[in-house]
Amino acid sequence: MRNIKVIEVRSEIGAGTRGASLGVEAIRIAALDFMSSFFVNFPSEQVENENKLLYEPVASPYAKRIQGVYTMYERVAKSVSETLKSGLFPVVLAGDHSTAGGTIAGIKIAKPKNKLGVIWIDAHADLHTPYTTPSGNMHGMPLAASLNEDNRDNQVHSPDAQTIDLWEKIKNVGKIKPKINPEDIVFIALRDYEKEEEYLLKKHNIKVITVQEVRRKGVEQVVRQALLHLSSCDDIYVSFDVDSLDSSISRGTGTPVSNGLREREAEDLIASFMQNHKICCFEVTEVNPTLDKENLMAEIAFNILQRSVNLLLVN
Ligand SMILES: [Mn+2]
Repeated sequence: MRNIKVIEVRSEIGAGTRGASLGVEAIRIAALDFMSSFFVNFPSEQVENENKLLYEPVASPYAKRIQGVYTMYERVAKSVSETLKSGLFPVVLAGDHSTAGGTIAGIKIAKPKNKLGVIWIDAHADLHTPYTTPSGNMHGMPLAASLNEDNRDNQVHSPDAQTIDLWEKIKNVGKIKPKINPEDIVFIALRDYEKEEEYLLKKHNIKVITVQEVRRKGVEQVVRQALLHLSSCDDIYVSFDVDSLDSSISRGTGTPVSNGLREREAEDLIASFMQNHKICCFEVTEVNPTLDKENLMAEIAFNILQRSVNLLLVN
């Protein structure tokens, strides 16, 4: 039996669309509507955010609000590492996906000698850097930061010195870099990425499990395949971006993409991973209720969250 702690990160400065910081509250509302005692039963902590930067002009076009994102990395890393050190399982409810780089840093700070595997359930690769980004939005960069990857082979921008300095600091949070190796990442439902990211996927031969594969082989088999791929890792972190779900149900997220997972597929995948003892942290991210019709995206996220946590508690 594992006791959990909920870490709430209401940050949206890494996204290009406004509203993801309300995702945490939307998930709490879903829990209330379902008359669930989830948020009563588990201790929770709220990480302070830097959303005030949204009212200021953007100084770094190739890594927007990078100063604030760096602050968030430090805060999230501290909260996640302290949670792990106190023997609790961190369940991170985040706004945009940029802060997941802070989650990874926190796990590495708590367990510096352990080899960390990452299961990234997402429509996107989040492998951009300030040198390659098409949007400047930092929720597209957390995996590159964790890999200590600049992707200068595909450089299209020349960021200013201050941006580069902060990017170097972000990659080095916890004074550990790289935090993960490309062979210790498994993407699930990846289907929307740019050629600069494709270069890294191919160069490092990064494991990708497509939606079609999930459907053809079944959840049980692809979970086994993912865990086998990460068999040399001591710990595994599962990062669930709700845009991994099909756009027909994931209206309430900033960057929906068609041909994604069905609700049941995502739920079965995550529930299955949660039964593995190497899983050390779970994150749900990118719920944006301002884009939704009613509160559907948050309700789906909460259902997945509740089933996953119930499994953690019995395992
Ligand atoms: Mn993402």
